[in-house]
Amino acid sequence: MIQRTLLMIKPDGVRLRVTGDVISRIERKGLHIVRIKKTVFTEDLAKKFYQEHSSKPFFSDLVKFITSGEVVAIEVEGENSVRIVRQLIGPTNSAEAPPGTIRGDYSTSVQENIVHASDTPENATRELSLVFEHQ
Ligand code: 3AN
Repeated sequence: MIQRTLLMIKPDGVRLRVTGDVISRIERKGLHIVRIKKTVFTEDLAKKFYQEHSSKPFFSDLVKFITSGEVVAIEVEGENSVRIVRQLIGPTNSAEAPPGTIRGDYSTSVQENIVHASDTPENATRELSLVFEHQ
């Protein structure tokens, strides 16, 4: 099934200048880039974006981190793109992410893990509209 998903380079990834490499990996995999937006998350957007984590102990650090600099949001389209993009980024904890995945290649951290990708088609729809509809 053709799906659309959000792959977003977080502030640590932008500071590390991984944007070009992430775009290359999407293209090398044969996925289609629909649109790209560079923006800064407001606190309000961050809280909506991460609402499922609002009761977690790391929530306030997460909001502080995601609002700490520019992000690059990429809308990606392709067959089973939600699952395929999750495979490209690797597991949440970068220390456990295999080499060859984005997190495995660039980070050892669980919080500062370079990129975000939607984990279900429903979350992809919600996250794409949140990120691309905010100014
Ligand atoms: P993923 O980004 O792989 O979908 P989620 O949705 O479980 O992972 O977590 C969202 C974000 O919250 C992560 N990318 C990471 O920045 C942060 N996070 C998740 N688990 C932890 C944790 N145990 N400690 C600190 N930050 C965390």
